[in-house]
Amino acid sequence: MVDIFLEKEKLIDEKSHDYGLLDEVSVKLIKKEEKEAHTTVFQRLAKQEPQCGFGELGVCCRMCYMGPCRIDVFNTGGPQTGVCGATADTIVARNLLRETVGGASSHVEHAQEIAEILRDVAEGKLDNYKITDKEKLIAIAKNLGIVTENKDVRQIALEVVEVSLNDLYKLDKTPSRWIKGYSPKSSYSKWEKLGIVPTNIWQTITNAMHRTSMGNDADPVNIMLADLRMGLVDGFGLTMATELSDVLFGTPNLVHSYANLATIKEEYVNIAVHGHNPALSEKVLEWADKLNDQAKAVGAKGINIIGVCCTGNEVLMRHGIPLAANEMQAELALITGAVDAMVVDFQCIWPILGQVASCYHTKLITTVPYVKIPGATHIEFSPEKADEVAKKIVEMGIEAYQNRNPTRIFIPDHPEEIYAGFSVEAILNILKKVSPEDPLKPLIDNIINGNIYGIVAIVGCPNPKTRKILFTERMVKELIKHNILVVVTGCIAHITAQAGFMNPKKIKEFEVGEGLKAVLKALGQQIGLESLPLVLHMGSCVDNSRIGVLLKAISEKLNIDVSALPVVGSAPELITEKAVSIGTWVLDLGVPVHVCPPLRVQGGPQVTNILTKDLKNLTGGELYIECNPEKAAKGIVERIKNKRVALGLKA
Ligand code: NFS
Ligand code: SF4
Repeated sequence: MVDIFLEKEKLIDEKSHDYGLLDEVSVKLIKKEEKEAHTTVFQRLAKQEPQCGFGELGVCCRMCYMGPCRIDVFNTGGPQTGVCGATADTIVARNLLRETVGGASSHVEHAQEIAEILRDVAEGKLDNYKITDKEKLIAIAKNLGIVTENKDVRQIALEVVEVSLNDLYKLDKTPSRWIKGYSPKSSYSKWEKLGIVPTNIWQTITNAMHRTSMGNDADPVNIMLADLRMGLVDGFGLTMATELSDVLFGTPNLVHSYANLATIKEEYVNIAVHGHNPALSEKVLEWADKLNDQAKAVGAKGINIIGVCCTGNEVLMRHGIPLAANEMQAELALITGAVDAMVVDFQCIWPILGQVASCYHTKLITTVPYVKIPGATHIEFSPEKADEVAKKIVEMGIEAYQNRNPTRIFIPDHPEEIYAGFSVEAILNILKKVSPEDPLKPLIDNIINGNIYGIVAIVGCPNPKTRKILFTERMVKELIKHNILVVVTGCIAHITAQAGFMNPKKIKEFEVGEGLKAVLKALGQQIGLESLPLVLHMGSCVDNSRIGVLLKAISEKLNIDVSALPVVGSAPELITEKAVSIGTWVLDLGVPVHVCPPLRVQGGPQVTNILTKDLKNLTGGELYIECNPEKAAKGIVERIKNKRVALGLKA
């Protein structure tokens, strides 16, 4: 067992003062929050410390009322089983599967809501949304095995929706068509052998909850197979959400924009969009445009929409809306005193926002019937009422603007310039300029010759535990020295954007491997930039599916296993169950996954072994826990090196 307490010590070791290595502006805002709202994330975290060791190791169980039970994993004479006889490994495996369910159901429900909008549009019941990207729709249909010839767009959309909703509820026991259509062939055949391909998605989720309740599955290996299956359910949700959103709202292409809290503008009505579902934020954008004059009439220069967390990524990728704040910075956005309304949908919205907003003039607006927050105004969103709701929200922002307290305003200077929008389609369009017939060739050639040593996808959240030591920034700095091409999504995209990694003009400020530098420069110049950014922003967390699509394309073109590719995934600052389920899907694909904080499995030696060792022979994946950024980068590079050596490439 990796000593978790040692890992934790490392995190604490490295904080140079209370706010660790955080930049001056963030610290200034945090102090302002402490003074004006009497709370900060770091205070709240400190009050929780020391956090429960049983919880961190995954060995507490509260699945029934004979418990809660916990296991003494250090053998100091404490219990070795729960009241029912469940062992540490059983408890750890059950807890992990339930975490994965939490993440997967978030993504699946997100996907379902988008699919239902597409259905209503195609059926002609909804006229306030439209099919924006027909080409993408046809590509999806083909991936799902739907014949598109001689069919009109509406018909194709209806058939795509039918397959999508049928995957969710299907009564026959055939495998999910989305999973089959979007997965690399070599990975898929491994899943078939393991018997983990889901059929009915919702039933797979129900079964996971059932089997982990008291007195059911006690076999850690069997539960871990269910966990791997749940990873595929997550991949299904991610892929369907991204692909159908592209159909409705457009597939992202290169955009120029700005990042950090300096994108809030004092003279404008500032409306923050926060959450995950573009169905709402797209409409808010539309109405901000329509009501701009109304804002001017009350003395503002106009309306400024800013993006928070993954909604921020969605509207940046498709419209170039500034990327103001990651999940952890959402409350700091309110502390500027200049956010007039913050509208949220679902996921990653901290309850503290209600309390903090109440200290200012800011209107916090919840919109989803199953996501309400004390202190917020609730305006229920539904696709049919989308225009009415978005209009009302923007009007509330304009009204609140007039109630600002000028003495409370502090907006940082210097927004960071960024380039983003790197969907797979956008990447291929750039590569096509070099190699029109075979766009993947330049990418693959440069991986083979070592200019690109490997690809690392860094995904997930901003955890206050790891923010203090700037985990992501430090790890990225190491990776780019080694010619690693870094792609990002989610809140890690916010972090890397704010750190200057998405600004081509700043490349000279970093130590970058010569090969990588040359490739980025050559490709950037194809699209009129001095270089591509050091880190490619591929979208929100559901857009991790874009990385999956790219891996499928590369592995099938080369006819080699995904697990053989010099590719690693990392969630260096994970917070949510969604990050756990995404990681599980990446392990399914056969890619090593680095995480910090440690996944809560280390109290179960058998489960830990499965994830860190046995999995290599099953899917090719491998869990890698490391909580020192430089060491993590080293471990990642080592794994890539091993893959290169195995492929006979220059190491
Ligand atoms: Ni992903 Fe995106 Fe951010 Fe983490 Fe939350 S917003 S869905 S879970 S915190 S990256
Ligand atoms: Fe304890 Fe077993 Fe109940 Fe869990 S299911 S709380 S281990 S008795």
